[in-house]
Amino acid sequence: MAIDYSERIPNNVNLAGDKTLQRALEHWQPHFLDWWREMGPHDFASADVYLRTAIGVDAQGWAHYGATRMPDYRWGIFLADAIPNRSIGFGDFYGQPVWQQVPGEFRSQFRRLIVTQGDTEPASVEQQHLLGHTCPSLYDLRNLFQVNVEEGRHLWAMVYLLHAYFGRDGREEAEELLARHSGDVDKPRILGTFNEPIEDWLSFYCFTYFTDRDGKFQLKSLAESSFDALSRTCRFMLTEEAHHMFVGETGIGRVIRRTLEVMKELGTDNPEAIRRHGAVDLPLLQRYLNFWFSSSLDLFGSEISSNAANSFANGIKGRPDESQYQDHLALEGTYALAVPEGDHVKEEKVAMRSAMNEVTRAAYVRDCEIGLKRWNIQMKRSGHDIQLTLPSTRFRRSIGAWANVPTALDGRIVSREEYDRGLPGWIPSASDRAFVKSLMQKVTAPGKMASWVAPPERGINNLPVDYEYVHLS
Ligand code: BYC
Repeated sequence: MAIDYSERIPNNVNLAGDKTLQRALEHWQPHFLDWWREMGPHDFASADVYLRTAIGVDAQGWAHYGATRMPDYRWGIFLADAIPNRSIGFGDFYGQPVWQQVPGEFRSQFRRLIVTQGDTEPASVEQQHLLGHTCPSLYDLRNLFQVNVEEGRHLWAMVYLLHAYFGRDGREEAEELLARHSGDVDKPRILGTFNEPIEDWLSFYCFTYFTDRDGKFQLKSLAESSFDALSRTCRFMLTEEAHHMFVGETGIGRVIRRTLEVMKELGTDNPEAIRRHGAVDLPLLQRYLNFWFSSSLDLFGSEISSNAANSFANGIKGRPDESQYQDHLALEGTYALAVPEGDHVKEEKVAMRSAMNEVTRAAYVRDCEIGLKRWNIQMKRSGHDIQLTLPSTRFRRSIGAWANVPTALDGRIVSREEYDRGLPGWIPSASDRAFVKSLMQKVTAPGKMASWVAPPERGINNLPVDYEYVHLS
């Protein structure tokens, strides 16, 4: 179905055909806009931003570019087209037709997952509230705003499901999604990483590389769901998510390129010399990677999880790319996990369904490694032996079997004292953060870049890098 833009809420779900739902969502809309004004990008409301907006959900329609003021962005409800005769792809109901309504017995499980997914979207916008003030270029500023408006739309996607399928409870949850705030002492966001401040652009690039990638894997899992509307909305969200990860991967790649240029110019890899030259030394970047990777790993939940087992059994949440597996019931076989026992590590064999969070996390880790390989090749080509690495998945965990177990970066269990001594050198220290903050000077001349980041290889939508992506009035 085409997207109807003549409605107050653009949509391709025939909202006009359900007046009660339409009124309820039109009642929520001003609350969303108030939230956006207060918690969304600080300032820049009157700037014209070169944004893409979906005018259709197919390949031709989903990326339509033009200059828009952010408050005028047409947030709406877009579901990917239904797959005719789609059947349930995993779990106890394997092979049965997918559900057009939420079965009563699974209502609270579905609601919990949709609320958790929905909570992350506005959280990320809140985390990035002030970043526009220190943008390294107009190109980056535009990318930040593109990510922000799309996270806003992803919130709409979950709010639509809550309103359309969960009645009064759903409407209340939709209000709560605007009432919790990232980092709020009394009403924080649900998942840990979404309460971490993002006060500099190095954090933003790491967040879009690591945390948006969790989004990719969670959305892929939910796209497998037997609840068809959830599957369809997640499938469309995934098309937008790719750009967010692109911003992270190319952002970190550009930081590395600039650092390599400075190292060449100065003939040294001495961190102090590189910093004096206004660039990011690679050990500092490694500490940022350590921080955001370990934080994002927690977003997959516990390695052994009855929630995950139930979600799989009931067809609520599958594995990412479920079609790659032969066995969609996962009733047989086990998953071998390395878990701590005192100061030793032991292997535990877990029923496959109970290990679904770990299956997804392992796929995520493999995906994270791809960028690392590319950056390492980039450094090798410039004649440097330095390698960036991912820390062990046991490092600095707050959720699951390794929660609060002191380990070194390589996953070795160490004493609490050794951990406390080592940690300031493993993740960004206060002085690292202060230095990065000192680099964050706003650059807004078209085509110009801050000292610490190289220009991108190409602009957006085939436009030149020096295009005025944000017209600041
Ligand atoms: N922080 O059995 P457990 C994205 C809670 S990112 C705090 O271990 P389960 C995006 C858990 O909620 C993708 N609490 O795990 C990216 C549960 O609490 P309750 C977001 C946590 O339930 C960038 C308890 O621990 N989408 O889209 O199997 C920008 C025991 O749970 C954490 C989703 O997450 C944590 N890290 O799995 C914008 C998908 N981890 O219920 C957007 C929906 C666990 O007992 N969510 N807990 O009070 C889910 O599928 C699951 O809720 C989780 C956890 C994978 C998060």
